[in-house]
Amino acid sequence: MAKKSPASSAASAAEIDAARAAARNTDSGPASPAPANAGKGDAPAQKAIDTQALASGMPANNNKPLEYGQDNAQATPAGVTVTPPSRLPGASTLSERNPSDKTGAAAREGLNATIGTLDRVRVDSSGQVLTTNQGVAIADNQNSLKAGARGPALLEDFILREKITHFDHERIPERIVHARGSGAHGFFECYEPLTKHTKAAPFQEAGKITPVFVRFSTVAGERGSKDTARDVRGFAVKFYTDEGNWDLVGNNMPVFFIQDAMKFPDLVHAVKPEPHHQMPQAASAHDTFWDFVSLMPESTHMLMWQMSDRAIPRSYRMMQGFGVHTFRLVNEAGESVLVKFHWQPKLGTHSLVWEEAVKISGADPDFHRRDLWEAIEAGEYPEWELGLQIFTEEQAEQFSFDILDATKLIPEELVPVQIVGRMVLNRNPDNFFAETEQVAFCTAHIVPGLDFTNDPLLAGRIHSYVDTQITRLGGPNFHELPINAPIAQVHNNQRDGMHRQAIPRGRVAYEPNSLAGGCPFQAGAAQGFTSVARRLDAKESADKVRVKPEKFADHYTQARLFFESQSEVEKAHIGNAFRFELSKVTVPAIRERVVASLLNAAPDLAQRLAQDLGMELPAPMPKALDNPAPPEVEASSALSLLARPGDGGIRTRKIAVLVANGVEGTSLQKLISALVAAGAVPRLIGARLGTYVGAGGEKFAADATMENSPGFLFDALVLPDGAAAVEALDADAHTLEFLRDQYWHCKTILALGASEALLAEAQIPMTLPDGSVDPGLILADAAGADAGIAAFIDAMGAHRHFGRENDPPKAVPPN
Ligand code: HDE
Repeated sequence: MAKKSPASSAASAAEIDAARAAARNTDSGPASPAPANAGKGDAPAQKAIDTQALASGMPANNNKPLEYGQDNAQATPAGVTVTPPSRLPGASTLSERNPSDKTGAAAREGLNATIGTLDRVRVDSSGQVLTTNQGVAIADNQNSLKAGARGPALLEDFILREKITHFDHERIPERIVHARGSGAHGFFECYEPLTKHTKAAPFQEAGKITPVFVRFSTVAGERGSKDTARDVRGFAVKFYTDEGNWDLVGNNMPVFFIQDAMKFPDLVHAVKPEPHHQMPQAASAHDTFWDFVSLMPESTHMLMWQMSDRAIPRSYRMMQGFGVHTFRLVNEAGESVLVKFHWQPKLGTHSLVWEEAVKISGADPDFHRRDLWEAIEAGEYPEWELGLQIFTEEQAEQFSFDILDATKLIPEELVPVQIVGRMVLNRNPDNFFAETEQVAFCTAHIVPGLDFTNDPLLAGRIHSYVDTQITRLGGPNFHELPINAPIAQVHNNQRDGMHRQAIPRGRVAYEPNSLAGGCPFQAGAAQGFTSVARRLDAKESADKVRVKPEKFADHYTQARLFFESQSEVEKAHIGNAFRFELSKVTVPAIRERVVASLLNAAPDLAQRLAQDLGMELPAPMPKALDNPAPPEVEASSALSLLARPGDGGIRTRKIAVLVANGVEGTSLQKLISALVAAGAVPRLIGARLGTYVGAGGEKFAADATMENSPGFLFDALVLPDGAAAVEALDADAHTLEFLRDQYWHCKTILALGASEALLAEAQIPMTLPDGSVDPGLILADAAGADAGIAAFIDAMGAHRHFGRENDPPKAVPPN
């Protein structure tokens, strides 16, 4: 239904009389009598006349018949609206024409002024005096008001009470999961129009920029917990599109532990610190977690991911992100395809090793937060490409697994990942609480051009996220918090609730209406969000049931697929992680169940674990499905962390360069310049802070100390040349600790000139366990310094030198 033309304001004498009477016959009309010359200057009567004209412009709700019947389901019309003859009928009050410094003028036509950039809420106090929250200047911020210098503090002290009361309420409930996180602003840029598949705003034009806010998180730990826990990482992206907010609330792993939202509270209760003593913090290595998952064989695939090095990323900037569920893309014609979302880091995927992660959690619990913050402050903006796996329902029906099952991924061999844009994070928040803490991601936030599927896990999430914000952010108006407000205009009839900020003009808060000319009116199918009518389960029975589809019962094929797709090093690490976690489990029956379950997925792994845990190999766990459909692929190289090494560069990598008095300055200066030129971050580390003097009188100021920045916080290590410096370093046990950690964590080490002696002192093996050359251990004498530095930078590009690993590490390394 098209919009109606403007209502006529030409009124007859009789209509004017009626309007004058109406204007004074209301519960909120003016107290003044009508002026003698009716109409002219009689604003209440003019409002009544124009209101009558507006309301009569809509003699009926003509859209009503179109609300019924299957045929109308996909053709929702736009709402009927009538343009008022003046702005009077829409006003809440005639007195809106009296502006003041506080009220400003009347609301601007069609505008929600609470929407806009964050500039409208930024605060800068430079040059300003301290005030109360009421704007009253505070004369004394040092003393409470007392009856005499030694007398009692007075209740009258509203300044003290306001300050303390606000402080008392500074904390809000933390997120029940993903409490620990870090965020940043940035943008998404579309590479090519994706209009063939979707009308979603961010994908309409090449070069289109959509602002985003991203929050990375761990899942199990509390808000102040360590960053480097073994855990899944949240990867939540809020797109502020010009058609409303779209939140892609994903993880750094493409699958999940459970298949149905019904089990989520159980999973979370199992993994969180045990309720009787609140231990352990931010760790899955405890009885209740493994008790639960060992009785939930559908979690086997996710356990493989969680026990892999993906669960201890080197940096948020170096991990993938996944939407996990299958979603839909919908184009202008209403046709839809299925889609999985992938974020691929430009820096490649890199992880820590376990012992390093444990040590980092003590020395720098903010390791990932700091890394993200520092990279953005340094202008090294992290970047990911967005990849889509697009496929049809017909294709999906042929797959050996069910695409509604969040414990399954789609191997890239079946559906390749198509890159459609990039995301760059280029601005740190100004205020952690206002932005990162108050940001509210909701899977229910989607925009036209996207839709859900019937994944039963997703269905629960669509409810849960909105619901949780109501408690966490104190009411239903969390969408008005500046970080959550969209950049698209917001106009609806929702009203009131705690902390409401918008001040809607007018008396109409319902639809249909004629008194506001029908506004705000429904957008209709052409512009508004519509759900795709055809569902994957259309062919299934529509009975109300509590059951899962049959293919969901295959719990092991993809767990095997993941394991078999790993390199030998990654397989070994997965085994070590299972061993560590299960060794923390105190109930042998639980360990046995895990190993029995793994026997169905990866018998080698199960056998190794039984041996490592000193237990008999149990019988395989009975399967829910004996003969699952054969998988399309037995291994998929894209599932290995090593599949995305990045470009081999060392940008933003942190390198510890040890210094002491007497260092050989020329090679050190060359090294620092070369590292900086390669985009790396060299840090001079001494036994103390302050300046060190090189053998040639050069001055080197230490950035940090071996005590406050231990070796495992760095990606690589340089030992300097210079006999006196080497002697001084050798006398400090921190040096050997530094060196050993770097070595055992498989990082690149450059020993310049005389510092080779330190390697021997720390008992660093000069060759790999198999006798071959260690590519990560570079020795360079004075003459070979240039070549040594170049080789060092090159070797660092490999990230780690896993050839060094022994399990367990050798007490006295072979030499
Ligand atoms: Fe979440 N999840 N989740 N989740 N989730 C929350 O929402 C929930 C799931 C994810 O940085 C909560 O605002 C249910 C899968 C991320 O603020 C809560 C189910 C995936 C974040 C919630 C799941 C995620 C959350 C807690 C199963 C990967 C952090 C606070 C049905 C695709 C977002 C909050 C941020 C946060 C519920 C499963 C990712 C309670 C019910 C699968 C990245 O609403």
